[in-house]
Amino acid sequence: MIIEQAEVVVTSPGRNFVTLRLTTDDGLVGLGDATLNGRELAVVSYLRDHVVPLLIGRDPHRIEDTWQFLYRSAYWRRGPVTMAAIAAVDVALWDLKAQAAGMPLYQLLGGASRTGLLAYGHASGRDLPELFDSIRDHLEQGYRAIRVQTGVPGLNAVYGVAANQRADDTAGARYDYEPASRGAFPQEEDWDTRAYLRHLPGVFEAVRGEFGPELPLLHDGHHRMTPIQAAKLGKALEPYDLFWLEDCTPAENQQGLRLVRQHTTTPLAIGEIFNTVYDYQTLVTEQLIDYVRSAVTHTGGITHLRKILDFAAQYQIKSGMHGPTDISPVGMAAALHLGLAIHNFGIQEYMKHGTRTDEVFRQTFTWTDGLLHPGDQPGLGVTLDVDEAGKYPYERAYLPYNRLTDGTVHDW
Ligand code: CS2
Ligand code: MG
Repeated sequence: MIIEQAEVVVTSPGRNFVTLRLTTDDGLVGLGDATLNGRELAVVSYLRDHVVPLLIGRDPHRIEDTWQFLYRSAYWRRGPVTMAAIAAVDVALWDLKAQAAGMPLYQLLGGASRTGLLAYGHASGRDLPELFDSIRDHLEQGYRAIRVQTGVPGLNAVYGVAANQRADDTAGARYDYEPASRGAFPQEEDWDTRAYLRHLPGVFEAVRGEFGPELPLLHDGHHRMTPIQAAKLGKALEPYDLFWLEDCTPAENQQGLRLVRQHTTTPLAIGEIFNTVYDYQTLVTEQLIDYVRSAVTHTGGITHLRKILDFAAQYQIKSGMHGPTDISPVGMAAALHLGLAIHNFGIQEYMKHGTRTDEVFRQTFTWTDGLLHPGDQPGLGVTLDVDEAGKYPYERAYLPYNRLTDGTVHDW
């Protein structure tokens, strides 16, 4: 079997997606997600102009060799664009190999280690009544774990707080929360960490009061605090027994987490903007995090993320794979197959895609009683309807950015 065709399909059924589509000489089609929110076309060019010419004629079964070839022969290693491009190739090859073997990918990865994957959904509200409604809505949708994001008095727009509460892209509304906005320039949002630190503990006190002590609750600090502010928040949230506090401080400064760990036992999750195992070395070996947040799509694919999770397993650190709407159904399927097979699975993020997206990407995963399962079709279990995809051309979109009250640019 050889790779005969390699195409990069760009579509925008509500939001932009980039998919690598490999076709072999015996007609198998393998898919890989290469979507990098707000910088999609950079990965498209990396694939089309540099990687695709190297794939034609290759043996798709040689996944590790192809991974090493793409990583080392590029000379310029790591980084979000390179690792998203390599991830797309890697996942498409795993899809092909599992199809050729006639089994669902998780079987090829060692079989199921559980019956299904606990997943969390995004509840949010500008105020408590709206937040409570959103939590109830997610519980009705079957979620057994809930991420809580809230508005902050005095701030206009805050990360994670949906403008509308229902997933509906047919009417042009963009999911329950899609951070990237179409247009020529990123939207500016305002931020004030002290106001947020004053407000958040009270919100979790109210949520626990309303929904009780058992419901797993998660929160995303979205990279906005200094290490000492993150330590302070982690400590203030301890009475509310969070499942995790995510991205509490920008983790390029890995040792900054030492200060956070020193002051709080709130579990910490980090890694959605990481791209290789090297981003985790201090965090894992010094036990500074409890969950690896990397997505297959942004971390060099199944081949590399599995190595990161095997490394983390030695330290009892679990997976918490990134799964917002900018991870395509192909990237999501890859996460579910890997998540079902690994031992140190923790939880899976699950934001539902919209109707148009589900028409472009036909999926076979199941969502039952709060658990996800990738399904038992050979391969990933996702097919891409190229004609349907063709109906939605790329539309430039940017993630927002933050300015503090004095005008300083801040982490969004
Ligand atoms: C977030 C994402 O889901 C999350 O945990 O951090 O929504 C993130 O903002 C987007 O993926 C950015 O593209
Ligand atoms: Mg996050």
